[in-house]
Amino acid sequence: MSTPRFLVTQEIPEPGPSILREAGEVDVRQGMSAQELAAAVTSGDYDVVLAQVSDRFDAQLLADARIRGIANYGVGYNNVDVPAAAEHGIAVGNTPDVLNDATANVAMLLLLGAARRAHEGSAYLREGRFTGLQPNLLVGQDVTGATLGIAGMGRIGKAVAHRALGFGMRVVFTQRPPHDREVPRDELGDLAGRVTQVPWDELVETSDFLSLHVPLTEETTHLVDAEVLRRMKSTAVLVNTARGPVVDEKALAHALHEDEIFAAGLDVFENEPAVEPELLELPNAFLLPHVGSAEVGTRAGMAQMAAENAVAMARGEKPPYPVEA
Ligand code: 8YV
Repeated sequence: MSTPRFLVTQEIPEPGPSILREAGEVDVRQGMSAQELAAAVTSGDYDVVLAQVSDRFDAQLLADARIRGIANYGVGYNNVDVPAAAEHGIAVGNTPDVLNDATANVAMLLLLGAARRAHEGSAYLREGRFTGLQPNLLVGQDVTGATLGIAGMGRIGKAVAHRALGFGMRVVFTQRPPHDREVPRDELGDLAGRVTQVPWDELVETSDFLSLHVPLTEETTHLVDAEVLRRMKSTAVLVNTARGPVVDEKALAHALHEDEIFAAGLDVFENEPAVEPELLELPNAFLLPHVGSAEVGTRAGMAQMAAENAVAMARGEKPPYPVEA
């Protein structure tokens, strides 16, 4: 077997690079355009791409690609047309579970920050506007005793539920669309009896906080649109650590501007890295630059899993963390 050649589209932490270098030749090409990525993938110069979830592999590119596999550095894989990859014999892998806690931590950070106006308070202080205690200064929404609605009770949704229960919240949830699959108690593990499955309409209308944990699919695109935002409580907070297009960002900016909801905490955006300009101006939008998994240990774990996937694919073996078509 010839020496495997790996294309890495963004630098990743150790032990990723060491695992790849041990197995073959590594080419890190930071900041490639979509055209440059397509040229590299179709060149025949690489066996496997260790990709970011922002690198697009559509059916057209996969038809022309001369690679054995795509090892995504992330759990989401909406950037890859997985059935098309399978059709062309290209394996796909991801990094599940290792980032559940880190992502749930950021969901709670956004939830608390947006509810308690943390970013507004920080700016206020830094601008030298703090002149002393005021009973009406930056009063936010109650968290303890409030209802958190979780859309998508998967691995990350469950990690968020545990945290929210710790904050004394009531937790209700729906599954990803079509929403009506009843989740059996044994799938809920130790959350059984502590969280309640409700219809989507009820989740939207009764939640004080709505946190999104669904994968991006055709069915979840604009799951939260203008109509949903209108039906939410005017005191509600929306949290998105899933994928930007799950929310209609223009409609959200409008809803925040018109105080149709209280606030939003967002880690992901519809057209990343672009952000709807109006959102950037709104004090009730608490925004982070897609850092859900950005904890040292989590990122190292993701690097290890992605690199192990890449090495197995280059050898023509099934990756240890496969995405099934
Ligand atoms: C990114 C993510 O992969 O795992 C996912 O699906 O969206 C993130 O964890 C991460 O930001 C890599 O740069």
